[in-house]
Amino acid sequence: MKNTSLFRLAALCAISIVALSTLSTAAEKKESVKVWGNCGMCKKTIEGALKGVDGVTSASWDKKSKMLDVKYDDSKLTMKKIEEKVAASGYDTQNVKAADAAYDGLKKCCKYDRKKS
Ligand SMILES: [Cu+2]
Repeated sequence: MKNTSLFRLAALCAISIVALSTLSTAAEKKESVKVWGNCGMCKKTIEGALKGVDGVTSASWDKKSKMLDVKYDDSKLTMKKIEEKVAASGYDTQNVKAADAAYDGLKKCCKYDRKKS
């Protein structure tokens, strides 16, 4: 009887220690940034630009609101870096403008109206 409750207590301690350590190491941040684009293909390209990027856990762009929701580990990369990755695929973001060559490479339907610079 006594042994089992002691074992339970030890197990509980072990579980809370594991839970605490994962909490402190995974510094996940959630941020939203505006990304210009038109359609479902834009969505694929924008989200695809962040797929497999180390530190980015999720990326979701909404074509109506033009907002990109990103979850990332801010010990691995910054929001600026994330925006640069998106811009490299041809899409202007709130803070980073895509290179003209990357924009020109987009499919016709994806050529969104750029703000005049
Ligand atoms: Cu498109």
